[in-house]
Amino acid sequence: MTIRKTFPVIFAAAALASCSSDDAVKDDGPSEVTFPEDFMWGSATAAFQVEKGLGNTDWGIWVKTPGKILNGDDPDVGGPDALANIDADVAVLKAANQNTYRFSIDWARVYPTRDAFDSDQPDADALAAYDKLFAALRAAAIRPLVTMQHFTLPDWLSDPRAPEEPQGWERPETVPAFEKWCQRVAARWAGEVDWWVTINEPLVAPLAGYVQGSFPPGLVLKIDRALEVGRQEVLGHAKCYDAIKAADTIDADGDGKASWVGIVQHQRAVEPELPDEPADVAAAERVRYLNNLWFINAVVRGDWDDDFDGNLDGPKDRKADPALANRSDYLGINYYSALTASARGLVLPVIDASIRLDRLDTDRPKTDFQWDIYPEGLRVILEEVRPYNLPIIITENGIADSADRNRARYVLEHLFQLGLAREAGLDIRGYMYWSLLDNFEWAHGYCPRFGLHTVDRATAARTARPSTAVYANAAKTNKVTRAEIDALPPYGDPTYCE
Ligand code: GCO
Repeated sequence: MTIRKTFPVIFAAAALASCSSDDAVKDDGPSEVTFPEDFMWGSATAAFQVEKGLGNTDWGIWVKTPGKILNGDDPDVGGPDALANIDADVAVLKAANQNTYRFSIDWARVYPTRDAFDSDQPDADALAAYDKLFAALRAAAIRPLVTMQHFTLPDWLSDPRAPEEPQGWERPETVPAFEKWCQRVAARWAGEVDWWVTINEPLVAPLAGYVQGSFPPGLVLKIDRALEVGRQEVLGHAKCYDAIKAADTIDADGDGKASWVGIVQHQRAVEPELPDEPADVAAAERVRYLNNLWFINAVVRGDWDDDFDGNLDGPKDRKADPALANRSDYLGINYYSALTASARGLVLPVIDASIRLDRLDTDRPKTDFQWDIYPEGLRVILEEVRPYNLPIIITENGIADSADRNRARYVLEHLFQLGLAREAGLDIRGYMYWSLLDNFEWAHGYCPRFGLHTVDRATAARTARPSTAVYANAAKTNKVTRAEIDALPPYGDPTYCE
């Protein structure tokens, strides 16, 4: 079985879920949902997935390793080449009525070597390219939402050729270096950016990289090392938060606040594989806590659950640590689907559960990536974070759908659930579709097509898929109606791409 995306699975008993999935979704509800005038409508990308020339990152090394990427796809060949196509991307954002663009600035592009970083000699071409992107966005009145680290690290911090040695976040120099990186980026572009993300999906990379083996450094079942990466990312996030707050004191968009700094989490609606099996129900509670709540507890409440056991009784656990608490001005939520947890199968040590992310044994429709289409699950995971009482941005939601058969319905149904969540009192500020463009989907190369726009593999020309007009209309009208959804064809079979 191929696991499409791995993921945080650490453990303990759930504390927060205030609302069962049934409560959240039973809602005959209104005939339409509306969004405020200043709602952030956008779409998202990440540097490594859309730029080229990042061979000096851990991922750049990884993709050249035979057998690691589906079909041997290469991010330097046939991709969107975003930094050479800035005007085209800004034009398609604008044409789709987007007022926000989420993207990442790549650390290794700006500082290609350790020496360049230590002596603070940023690469002039890199700065010019990102400057150009900011200028184009500003001219189009599109607000940037900038991620400091989206999975990749410079090869001078993380080298998958030496996986037995500590890499990336495991190395003691990484957290202080990341703090500096955040400080410098925030200082340079303070006048352009108010909305910042520190780390994208901090628990996905260690689980994919140290448990499943599909991300660098490519290790399997090294649970202790994965957990240490997660801990270090909490520390890195908190340092980055403080660095941005100190460096970005310019209110670029005039909303009265110079910076909004948040974490982006990958949340899944976690379900027991067998709902009548108490051991599976317990497994699902552990996975829900570890994946959906553990990191947020640390950076919002300062609750450091060092041993991942769901309580704060351990010798290294800390409650309300002031060095960690209140370090997320909003929660960035990536939501795609459900997962099932079980007490049988490949039960991971420490996690004490097995998990399944794709090909779930449910009757829900599936995407090209074999993930369940489950719009109501968005409300389930949003209700889980209600107790943190923070503004929320959906920083990613999207579908692999090369035929564009299901995307319009997928987007509108998720937006409808988001509207219901707003009406139920959650402070939802924005929605970013993943992705603006077809791009390099990590271990799966170019196979899954998440884009609102196709990208010609030879010319890099962008073309809007038909569903883009449907999303653009929601952004223009600040509204989604049930009638529009009902007028769309029902979900059709996916086109699996492998
Ligand atoms: C992630 C990332 C994106 C992915 C997207 C689809 O969530 O893994 O932020 O890089 O491409 O989620 O899997």
